[in-house]
Amino acid sequence: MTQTITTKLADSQLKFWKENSYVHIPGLFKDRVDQMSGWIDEISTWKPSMDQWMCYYEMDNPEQLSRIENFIPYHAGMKEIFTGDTIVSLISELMNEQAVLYKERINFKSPGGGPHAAHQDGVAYEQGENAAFDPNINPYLSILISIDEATEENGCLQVVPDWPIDNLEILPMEAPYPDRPDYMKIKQSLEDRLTWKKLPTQPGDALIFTERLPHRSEPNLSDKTRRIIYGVYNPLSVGDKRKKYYQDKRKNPNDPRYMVGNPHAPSE
Ligand SMILES: O=C(O)CCC(=O)C(=O)O
Repeated sequence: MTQTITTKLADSQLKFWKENSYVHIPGLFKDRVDQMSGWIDEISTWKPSMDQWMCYYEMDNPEQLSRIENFIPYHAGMKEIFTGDTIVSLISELMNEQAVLYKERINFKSPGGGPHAAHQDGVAYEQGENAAFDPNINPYLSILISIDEATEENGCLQVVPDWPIDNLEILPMEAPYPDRPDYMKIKQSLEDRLTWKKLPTQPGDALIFTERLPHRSEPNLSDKTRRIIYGVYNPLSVGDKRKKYYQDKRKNPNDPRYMVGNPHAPSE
């Protein structure tokens, strides 16, 4: 029997959320993180696949698994985590409307690997072609759950603080490597002018952030893999977007849209 955790955010957390576009919820899944860790070990032994769950490999090391997506249709426990009341009610509270799961992934940041260049997630979702985020659509929200400890050394998430939730800017991007024109990130000159805050997390901690928040992470300089899981939720008022997202992605997993800040080796 699984246990539902009901969390109501304090007024101070809601205020912080509106002013920063992210909130840290320490220990949200501390009672379940060992179980989830075992499930991830299990999922990481599944055969390489792009037509069921979807496996991606490090850009500079195509043998090294970097990410698995779309695994909840094949794993009841993980499905319950990502679609259960604990997360969905929390995300819906922050979204101000009913939220629905858009997609999920496990990021395996292996030693030496896994940097994520500065980006805003929304550029890879529905609003990537816009000049700015649409003020009439509540932002898609991500929840990060730390399975392992995420530290400065192993490349924890970094965000731009004081980024209010109603900031609609889509920051200019560039392709930093001439031989990888499909791989885009926030312009270096702009990234260098922004302030970045490192957000270390303990196993079981959660961080929720909007698709508008610029973020990045550095490579893992430790000798152990650092695992984090992410769920992304969209407002139900725009429809249930999951099926179309994965259909499109399967047609062309190498589309530049899926490389924003997040390069991977070419997928078949
Ligand atoms: O897991 C990380 O280090 C950062 C991940 C990230 O930025 C992303 O997947 O969009």
